[in-house]
Amino acid sequence: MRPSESPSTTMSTQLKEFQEHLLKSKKIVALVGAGLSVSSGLPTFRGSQGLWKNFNMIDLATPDAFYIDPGLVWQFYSWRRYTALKAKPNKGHYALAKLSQMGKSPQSDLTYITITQNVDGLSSRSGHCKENLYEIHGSLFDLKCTSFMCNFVDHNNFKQPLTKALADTEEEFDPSHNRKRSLDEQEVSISPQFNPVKTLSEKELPQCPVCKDGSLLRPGVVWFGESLPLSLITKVDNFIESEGSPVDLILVIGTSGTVYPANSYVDRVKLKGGKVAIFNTDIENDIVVGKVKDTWGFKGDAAELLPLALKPLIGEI
Ligand code: BJW
Repeated sequence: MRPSESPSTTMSTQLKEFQEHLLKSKKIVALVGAGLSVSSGLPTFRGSQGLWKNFNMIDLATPDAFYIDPGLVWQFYSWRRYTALKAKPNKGHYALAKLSQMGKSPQSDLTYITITQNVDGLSSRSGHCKENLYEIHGSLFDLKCTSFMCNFVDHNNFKQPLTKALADTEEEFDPSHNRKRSLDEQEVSISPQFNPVKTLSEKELPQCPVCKDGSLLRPGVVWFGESLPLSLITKVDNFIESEGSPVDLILVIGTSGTVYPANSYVDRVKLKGGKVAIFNTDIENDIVVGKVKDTWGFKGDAAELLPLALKPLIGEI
């Protein structure tokens, strides 16, 4: 920030510069993380929000956790499916959906992709074009067989609950099931964090309908140490590295940038001369005040900031 500038002047100077570059850009990428869905009511992974029943969400998103206690991990994902289905896309999702439609339109010379690390399905439900939406960490609504011998995958399974035993986990989080009467007949809300995790046997969990031995199904998401879907990663690589001209702009939205390979895309775009715009509630001050070359930082809720920043290109949301 220049000595005479107030924070709001800095924001409007940054916004003006960003929007000039946005309107000139022919090739844009958005890299999305959990922060985009916060104003839809979904928690992030890291920091104080990233707890489920006193478990660290990151610890549950591993093949080891599933191997040790599939019942625990299924209860966690059952809750995630339930809360994602109840949530609605926000204005940030709609802004990117509009950008995706422009990126597909024959009248526009813009090419565009969204790379989302989110598995909540909210981008897809906001009307985002399927062709330029890459869900690199999978989807809560895909189920796949755990057997090496079986390649059964069930896409877009929205059944709730998936099994009878998983029903209680969902109901705990539904306020209408989550109330009891106190002595003076006033309703008191009980925090679901106090309800213990149940011990579930494998028979009570989703089973593969194809395998004769009834192998377990697992959520169709990418856990730590697992490979990302190669076909998607190749498409992203091609878009960034080869198809025509280099990327002009990467929008980095609501992600801590701690997870590979998603976090590598920002540097790859920068190395080829592209500029970066960050939308996050937590950004280094040097970036916010414009001291970092070719990088803009817009600090606050992405659901509010994205429609504002993209307005000259996409119009009103
Ligand atoms: C807001 C906001 C608001 C809040 N508005 N903003 C050493 C040992 C072992 C492994 C590795 C290692 N070093 C590197 C690795 C690789 C590993 C990795 O990166 N580990 C690091 C943690 C060190 N990566 C992998 O294992 C990946 N696989 C892999 O690399 O295979 C090799 C391969 C690569 C390429 C091709 C083929 C093969 C797999 C990673 C899978 C990550 N999976 C998860 C779970 C998915 C399923 C599920 O959802 O349950 O993905 S972990 C979790 O982190 C989830 C997220 O998508 C991901 C990123 O988190 P995100 O979205 O950034 O959320 P947060 O919470 O971190 O940040 C939220 C942000 O929002 C914050 O900045 C807030 O400030 C902000 N915010 N409110 C705007 N209103």
